[in-house]
Amino acid sequence: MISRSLDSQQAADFNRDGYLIVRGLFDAEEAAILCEAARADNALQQHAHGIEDGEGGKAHLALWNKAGEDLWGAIARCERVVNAMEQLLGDEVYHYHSKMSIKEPRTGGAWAWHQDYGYWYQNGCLFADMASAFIAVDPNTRANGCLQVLKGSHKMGRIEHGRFGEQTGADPERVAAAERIMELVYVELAPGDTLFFHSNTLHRSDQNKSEHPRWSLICCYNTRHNNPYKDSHHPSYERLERLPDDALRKMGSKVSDARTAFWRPGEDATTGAGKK
Ligand SMILES: O=C(O)CCC(=O)C(=O)O
Repeated sequence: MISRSLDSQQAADFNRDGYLIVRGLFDAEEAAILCEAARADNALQQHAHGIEDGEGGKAHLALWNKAGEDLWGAIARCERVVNAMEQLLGDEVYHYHSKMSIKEPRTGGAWAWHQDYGYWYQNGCLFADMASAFIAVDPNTRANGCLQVLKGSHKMGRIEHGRFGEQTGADPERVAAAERIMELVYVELAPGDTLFFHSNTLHRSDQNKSEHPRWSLICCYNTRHNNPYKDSHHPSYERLERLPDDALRKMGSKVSDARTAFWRPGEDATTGAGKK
């Protein structure tokens, strides 16, 4: 039996729009723990890779597959997130990977329009039954390059993706047509607010030209029935050991587990982020 933590209206909104914003999913105290830990976690800084946006900015990403015994694992495995994911995707989910998306003040790079399934398709996932929880560590505002989504774009199915600058992006012709008929939503979030979004939802973000950092933790999930038919740099189905919601507070400032294996873009055949 799958778990649930959202009401039926929230689930209906996600199905219609391809995304759902849950304000205060993590309360102010939890959000403060999250922010403090993010800044204190040297491993994140050390393993964050810079991704040129082709417009003079650089987005940074630290990524890991295993939701371990640290604060980041406690968030990715906590009931309120995992139960919501199961409800939205209609099946048991497992942790596909997590990442800290970092945009430094003034220099933080933009992300081109893409669907996550545009990458994940290449990893042997037959269905787009995958989604992410995007958790604001800092205030995410228009000024510091918050995420933007095209409302309802998950219903377009998978769009062709190709190389534009150093990033993989969705076919610009199709994106332009979609932009003419779908609402562009700037996902402004306070720390602890969480955006759940479908893997076919088109999203992008602007450079951070502000004086404020924009860090966001993104936890990504796949469904059990969508176990990839081939190996890739992200895992196959592995039972997710979920944790109670208070695990975050208990874990406190326990930052990246020393055993965390971080992403090395050169080994990533699908985003091509390691290649020039
Ligand atoms: O953090 C952002 O603005 C976008 C990140 C993103 O789309 C990704 O990591 O796939």
